[in-house]
Amino acid sequence: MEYRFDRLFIGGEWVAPIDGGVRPSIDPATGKPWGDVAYGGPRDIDRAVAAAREAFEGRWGRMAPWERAALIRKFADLYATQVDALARIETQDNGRAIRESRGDIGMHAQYYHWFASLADKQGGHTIPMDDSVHAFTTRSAVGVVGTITPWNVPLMAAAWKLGPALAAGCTVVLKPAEQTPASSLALGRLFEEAGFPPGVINIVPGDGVTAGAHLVAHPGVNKVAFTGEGETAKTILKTGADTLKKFSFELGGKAPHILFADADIENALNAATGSAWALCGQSCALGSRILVERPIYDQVVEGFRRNAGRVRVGNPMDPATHMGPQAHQQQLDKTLSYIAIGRDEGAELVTGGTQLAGDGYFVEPTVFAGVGADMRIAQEEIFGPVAAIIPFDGEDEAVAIANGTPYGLAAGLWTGDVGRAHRVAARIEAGMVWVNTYRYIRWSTPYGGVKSSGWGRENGVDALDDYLETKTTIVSTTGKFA
Ligand code: TXE
Repeated sequence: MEYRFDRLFIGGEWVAPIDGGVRPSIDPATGKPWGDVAYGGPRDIDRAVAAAREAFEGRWGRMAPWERAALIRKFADLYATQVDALARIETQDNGRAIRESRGDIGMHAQYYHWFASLADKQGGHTIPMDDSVHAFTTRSAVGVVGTITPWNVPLMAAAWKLGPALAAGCTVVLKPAEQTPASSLALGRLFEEAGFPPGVINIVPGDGVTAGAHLVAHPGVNKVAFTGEGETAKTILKTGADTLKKFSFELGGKAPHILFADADIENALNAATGSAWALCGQSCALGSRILVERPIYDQVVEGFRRNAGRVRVGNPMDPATHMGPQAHQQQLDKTLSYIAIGRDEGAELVTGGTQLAGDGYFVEPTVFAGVGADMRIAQEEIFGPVAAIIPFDGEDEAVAIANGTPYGLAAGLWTGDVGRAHRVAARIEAGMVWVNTYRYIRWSTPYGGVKSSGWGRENGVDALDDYLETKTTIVSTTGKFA
């Protein structure tokens, strides 16, 4: 399949931006441009919203749900044939190691298939009343959805939003992050090839403060589905307030990964190190705080040092590479600044801590031990390959530390005691808890945060709720006003 990145995808056509232009996109492995990508502005967003509205009120909106499902399945089958190409595009743009990109993108077709299977099962229910009325509910699509996605996992974030949106019968304007727009534009080719009616999906890369903000404020958009930073979510809420549209937010995290002394230590250690550095640390669900029970503390710190030494950092296109660069210059700067903060706060730097010499935005896998639960490196989302190891004594302290941040996205715990597993999992404030495993995420398992980690759930049947409205109809059976 031929992909192009120098046009926006609006109303089923590849069009030049009116407000934006074509800009180079940077390869984070070299710090140099790798290709030209189209960026839109407010008037391009206006065109995209108009096309999405027309499709919603036209052919797509009137299509039977099983016909919508058939199109989504066709798209998913095409997607499955393009995994390698899509992975290469995404890795070029955001630097994620190709082995990870392939593994992640290789699962996306199943997300779309699974949501397609829900498209014709969104019925309402009847409500028991006395026999003077017949009361029932029906469910219909929210309308035009603006999806705003981040740079760490552009295609995954898109799949998690487009899957339920299309299954519900919504139409979409997708605005990918300005740093990594290419793989999202590639989706346009697949929707085109699958035979989607024009305007069902529109793809407009652009800057957050111009294109993104315009999409959020647009009165023609019924819902915004956002993944990104909490501060951006607050701005988005204010920007969209006048239109009272719906919002769902998947925000940051500072996930506690708790290792009890009675756990299978080697397994726990491998999960803890692997999940601290996956995606170069740039994922909201990574276990960035490693809480370790004192009797195994020295063993775990040593294990982190050992495993860090085994991480192959380098060219993300090389299948042997474990960890590529940070996705862009600002994230590199942020990660390095937190490493400096950790040192200043008095945490013990076990290994790593420096940027690799040469081109690109590479940082060594970094481990801090002896971290205090209140230190900034234990409280704030770094989004880099920086693990903070915090010692604890007993369940109560583990739970107190785990719950002691504003975040509540994910958590993990390792123990050989099944009672403890249930007790601790129940007390942790998080949208998901993994027991004796970590980062197990699938299309059917709801994902999302409590506290400052977000609103709503992606994946699972719960995800559809955010894209559907419920209508209650009450019909008098007597024709009399009761
Ligand atoms: O996020 P932003 P940034 C966290 C992570 C990272 C930090 C900063 O800690 O270091 O956020 O990343 C669009 N109106 N996460 O600055 O700004 C923007 O164009 C409308 C966690 O890149 O939130 C992009 O498409 N849209 C996270 C998207 O928001 C706006 C993933 C995300 O960018 C906008 C990414 C505005 N005013 C970062 N401003 C996760 N939950 O996984 C920006 N955008």
